[in-house]
Amino acid sequence: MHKISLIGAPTDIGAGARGASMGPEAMRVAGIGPALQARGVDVKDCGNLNGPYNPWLPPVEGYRHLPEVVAWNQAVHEAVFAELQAGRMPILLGGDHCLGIGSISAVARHCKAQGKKLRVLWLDAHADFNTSALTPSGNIHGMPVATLCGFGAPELVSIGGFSAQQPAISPKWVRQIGIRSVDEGEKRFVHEQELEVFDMRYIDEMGMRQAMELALATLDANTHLHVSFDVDFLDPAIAPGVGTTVPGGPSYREAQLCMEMIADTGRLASLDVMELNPALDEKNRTALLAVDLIESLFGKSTLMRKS
Ligand code: B3U
Ligand code: MN
Ligand code: MN
Repeated sequence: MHKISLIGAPTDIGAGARGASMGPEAMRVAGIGPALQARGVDVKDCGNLNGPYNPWLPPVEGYRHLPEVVAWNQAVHEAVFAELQAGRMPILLGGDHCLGIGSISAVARHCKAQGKKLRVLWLDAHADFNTSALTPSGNIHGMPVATLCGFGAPELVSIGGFSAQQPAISPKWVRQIGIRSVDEGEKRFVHEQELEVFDMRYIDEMGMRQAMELALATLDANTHLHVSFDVDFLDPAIAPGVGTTVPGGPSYREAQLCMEMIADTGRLASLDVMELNPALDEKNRTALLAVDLIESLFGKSTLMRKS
């Protein structure tokens, strides 16, 4: 039986729009706790982390709110690491996607200590592979993947005892799904670092099934699978409650299949649910959809499946 820990990180410190700070509560109001309990898992809600308020300032040397982003990510790192060490599966309720730095660095530190391999599935409309030199906005929610790979502010790269020479993760461990908005410089960097990206063009041509088969290939019993789910992955027609909507995302059915195929691996060991923005939502429907998809991620299916 899974033991799950919900960790709320109520901040929009790395985002370009205000409101993701209300994400954790919207997920609770949408019933994430009871929905997981109904899947037969033991759910502990750790409540919300604390951190600095959002001063809403312009970027400094390519970063907006860097000291505040560092403080929030340190808090996330410690909380996620503690739950992993206690043998529980952390679900980080964001909060904007800059917090993926704290969460995934904690997962990487845990895997290193346990001698486990790590695979990161990045479900997102965006590659989040900007650096301070490449970013058009300075918003650090556009930088977590690059930062985790060692290309970022030293204060962030070093969280969890990592460094630019020995970063938390390698680009080889990452699979990105649903990507459809990548900045010009970021695009070059994605190619240079050979990130494996299943963009919307790929999904249109080959289907979600083929994308997920490849993204989940070569997982073994010793692999820790981390899913970082940016809710803007979903098509805005079904998920309007995010800060940066990009048209042409996965449909309800494609998203369900994606989650079900992850569930079938039996390897899911940690999860981020990021960028939900209740200020832009309609009657919490995006949070309700996220809960619905997370149920599939934890094995809910229409019929009994042959194992
Ligand atoms: N790539 C843009 C926009 C963006 C990235 N992630 C989100 N938006 N959510 C940037 O600002 O880096
Ligand atoms: Mn993102
Ligand atoms: Mn995104």
